[in-house]
Amino acid sequence: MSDCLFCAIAAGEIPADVVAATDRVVAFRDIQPQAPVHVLLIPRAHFDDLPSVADADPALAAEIVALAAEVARSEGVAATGHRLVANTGVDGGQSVPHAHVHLLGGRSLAWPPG
Ligand code: DGP
Repeated sequence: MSDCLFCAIAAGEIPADVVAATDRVVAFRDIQPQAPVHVLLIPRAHFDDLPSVADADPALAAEIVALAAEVARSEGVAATGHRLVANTGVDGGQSVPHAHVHLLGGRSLAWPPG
């Protein structure tokens, strides 16, 4: 989609610190990290949010979670614990309208979130 920040990152048009990638999913470090490990996982194809991915292509949603598990291992937070978050829509606090999952770890994470 034109004018989509994460589409441009997925296409390599805007630089990002990519930590892992597959044919359909890219993982890169969040520019405003909220934890020692803060990685975003996005589909290369444009979807507005994660539920839209699950509706259209459940296997792709599973690929996003699978790559998150791989990154959790490579970042050293698989055993210590971590959190996957998919902010969705206005009340969910989604600021970038391209589906993404946050992988957060490396510190104790409070619950409930704000
Ligand atoms: P959300 O608020 O759930 O939509 O999360 C969007 C995240 O995207 C937010 O944590 C900051 C991150 N972000 C925004 N712009 C950029 C960027 O240009 N590069 C990177 N790496 N992350 C970005």
